[in-house]
Amino acid sequence: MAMRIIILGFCVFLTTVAVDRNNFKTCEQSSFCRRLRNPKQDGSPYELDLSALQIFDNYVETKLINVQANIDLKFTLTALVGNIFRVTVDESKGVHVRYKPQFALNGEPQVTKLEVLERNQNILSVKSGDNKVILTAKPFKVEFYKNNVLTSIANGKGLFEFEHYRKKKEGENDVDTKEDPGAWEENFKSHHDSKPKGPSAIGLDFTFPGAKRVYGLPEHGDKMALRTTGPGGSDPYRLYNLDVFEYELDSTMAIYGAVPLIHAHGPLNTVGIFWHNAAETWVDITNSKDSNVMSSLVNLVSGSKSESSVDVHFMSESGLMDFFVLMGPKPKDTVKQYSSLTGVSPLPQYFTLAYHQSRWNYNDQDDVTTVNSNFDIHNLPLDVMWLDIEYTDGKKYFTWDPIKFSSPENMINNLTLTGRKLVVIIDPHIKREGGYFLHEDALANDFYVKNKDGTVYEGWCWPGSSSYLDFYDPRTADYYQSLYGVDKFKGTTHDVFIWNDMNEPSVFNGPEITMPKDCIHYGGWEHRDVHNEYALSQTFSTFQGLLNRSPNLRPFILTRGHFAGSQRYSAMWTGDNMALWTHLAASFPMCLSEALGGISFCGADVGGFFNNPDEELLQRWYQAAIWLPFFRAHAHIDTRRREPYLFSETVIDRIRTALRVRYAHLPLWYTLFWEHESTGEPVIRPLFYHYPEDEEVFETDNELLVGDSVLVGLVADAGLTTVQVYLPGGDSARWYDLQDFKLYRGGTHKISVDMDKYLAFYRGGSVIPRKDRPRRSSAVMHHDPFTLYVALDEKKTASGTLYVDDYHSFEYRNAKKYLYVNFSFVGNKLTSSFIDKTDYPTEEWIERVVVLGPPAGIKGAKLNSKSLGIVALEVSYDSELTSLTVRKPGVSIREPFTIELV
Ligand code: NBV
Repeated sequence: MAMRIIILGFCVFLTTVAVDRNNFKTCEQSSFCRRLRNPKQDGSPYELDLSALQIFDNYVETKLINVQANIDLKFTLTALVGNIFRVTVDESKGVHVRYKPQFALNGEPQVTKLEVLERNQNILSVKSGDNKVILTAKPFKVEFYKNNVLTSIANGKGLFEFEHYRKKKEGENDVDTKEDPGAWEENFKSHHDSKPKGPSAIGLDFTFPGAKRVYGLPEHGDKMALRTTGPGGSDPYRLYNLDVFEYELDSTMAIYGAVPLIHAHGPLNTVGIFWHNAAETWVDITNSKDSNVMSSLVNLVSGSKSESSVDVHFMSESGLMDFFVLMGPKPKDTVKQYSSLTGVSPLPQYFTLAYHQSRWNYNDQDDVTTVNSNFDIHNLPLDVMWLDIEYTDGKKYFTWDPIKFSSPENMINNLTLTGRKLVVIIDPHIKREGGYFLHEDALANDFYVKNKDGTVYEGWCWPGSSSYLDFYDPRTADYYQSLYGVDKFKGTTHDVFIWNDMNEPSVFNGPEITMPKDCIHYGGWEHRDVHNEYALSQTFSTFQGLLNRSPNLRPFILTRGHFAGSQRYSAMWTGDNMALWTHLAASFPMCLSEALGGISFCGADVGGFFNNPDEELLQRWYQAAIWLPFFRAHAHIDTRRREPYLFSETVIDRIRTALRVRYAHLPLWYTLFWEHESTGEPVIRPLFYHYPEDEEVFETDNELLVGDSVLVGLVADAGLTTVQVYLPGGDSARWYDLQDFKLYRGGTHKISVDMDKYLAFYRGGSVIPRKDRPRRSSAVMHHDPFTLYVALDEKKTASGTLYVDDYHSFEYRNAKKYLYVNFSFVGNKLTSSFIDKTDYPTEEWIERVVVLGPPAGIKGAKLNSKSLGIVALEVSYDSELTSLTVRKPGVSIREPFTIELV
């Protein structure tokens, strides 16, 4: 909630503004959610028919019968490489074909061997590696075991539902039948959904014995550990990409993105479910730890210590039932298993990890040039300037305002001279204006999404009357890709990158501010089936467009709408947040949930999009945001200008320090993105990811880990003078404060936080590569030397990695032109060695080594490398003896070396 001053005539009103909930459905207002959430009283009609079982090398197939309706469904269970099972349920003789998402999976998953262990009329038990599955025919359920421990059960609560497509019978859906009144057509506010194919929802419950928390289901303005929802409590988590004006926090309401993935986690096991469905989906969560006081009392009296468990109930409006069970057994495993299905973010260009300056809008080309030079004047590093919708000619994308941006090439060249880049916004709605080439091409070639009667769909968005490109049509996709060419998008260069906004899609006059569900896409699919994938279909085309434009440059795209798999093409941000402490605090759990959902490249508008942050909030926001992968300041058109140089010297100094800390750590970020591309490990991680047995961290929302080496805490309230920080790992763990190298052991610490203090700690046991020379942009840091921070653990050892390449091209993939270096510190000796057999002719070298928690009595150091031989180096302790600096090793990182402390 925020206060807003509205001036009407001479009266000033102070009003509280927040999301207008009336624009968005609750579960009760959605017919299928109502239908599936309240299970049928007369029991589940579904049974497996194991007499129809067919066994293949990698999968089994049988009939799942709705005995009441006498309908056969096709059930399959497939074993996939990497400890994953896939289950599908489809109609055998459906009246219509069911939709399967087209963009989420990164190719067809690889299958592996499945062995039958036992089989009778009611049970089939199969195994794959150390994973076992037991199917029970009646009551129908599927149990998943890891190392003979039951970790998840599908349909344990009997909520399986599969509304097969059928012809509407005379009188069906009349008030006197049992059918939900919205089953065959539905109204919401002034909108009518004609549901030409009738009800087609699917639902299934999962129980996770032993789980304590469930994580995932981004995107919500909520905590990371999912809350118990349920009748009488909050609505289920809703996954339906929506443009929610002033979205609220602590809410299960849908916002811009939808990743139907959960990780159910307990100290012993972690299991994931990826619900591969692009239709509107609601998910109920029941966590036994939140169950009522009565049941706890019963347990207390009876002495029974019931095991914790979590139940999750997925409900989708249409589409195939297709889900993947990620067998874990640890969070690291479920995350990797998921990324093996939907892919990873490809290594981005170096500059994308640096600082981005945006606002809605920079007024004209001179404004851009002035902001750019002000960053230089104030020694503030900057890499990217952004242009929002006002740069266009009347909101016609791929054009420039002829007056305000009359010579974009000059403006761009001016930026790139200082090593900087430009990002421009391109939304998916197209202005319906005669003479606008894109609209005319789209009409002539039939590129738009249609109404149910086959006419072109028309909605209202920024340009006024608009139509929406149908990226599902390969011809539209091809055409759209070509628009990004520098020959087509006149005024742009290879240094211009793209921001795809409003792609939920946002339709101002549509139901729930989006497209009607009965609109039709290529292939005859209803919008209902594909909705959550629409943004992904756009970014897929944009990505191909940038690749075609600049084949040897890694594309950069920012998207607001997203779905499972979006990470392969774009970064995302948390949309229109507010200049409030609560929104600063929410940026950590929101991005952590995305990272667990495969989307590591996440950030939040620094300073808050709506309203004006005060100086304290703005500074704290910078100090925190340098630790999120995507780092961009952005603001609403009605806000006051807030480029960092506009503040007092003290504020500028603090923001400059924060920016420099970010720039110093770019080698770490870049290495982590490389490791993400090659292993699927997230770039930022919740604490439970590395400390899965430590229940203290299962609900930690105000701290995160960058890789496994930096722990960051939030200072997210006004006037705080101290903050409690929990450092995991127990008494033997060592953590070093990044600012003064003060040593902490694992545990809770109360830390003083004056305005210069930010909370970041290096984990003892890690080596962090940095570039500490302050520069105006990351481009001019490419050849700068490294400082290695060697943070020692209690055994006085440490290790870490460093990845370098040309920082922009695909040579690292095509020609193996990169270096991937391992650093290890054991027995007072730092050793560098190559992890991969590759080479890259870099000029980068080691300028300094700083050992944190150093051994006592060190007098000097000895460098040993092939080209330099043995060289004596100077060392010095700081006054507190908390660090030891080894001066000027001067060795290239292109050759292996050792540095011994003596
Ligand atoms: O294009 C204008 C804005 C943009 O600045 C913001 O970042 C997006 O999330 N856009 C939404 C449209 C309207 C916002 C009220």
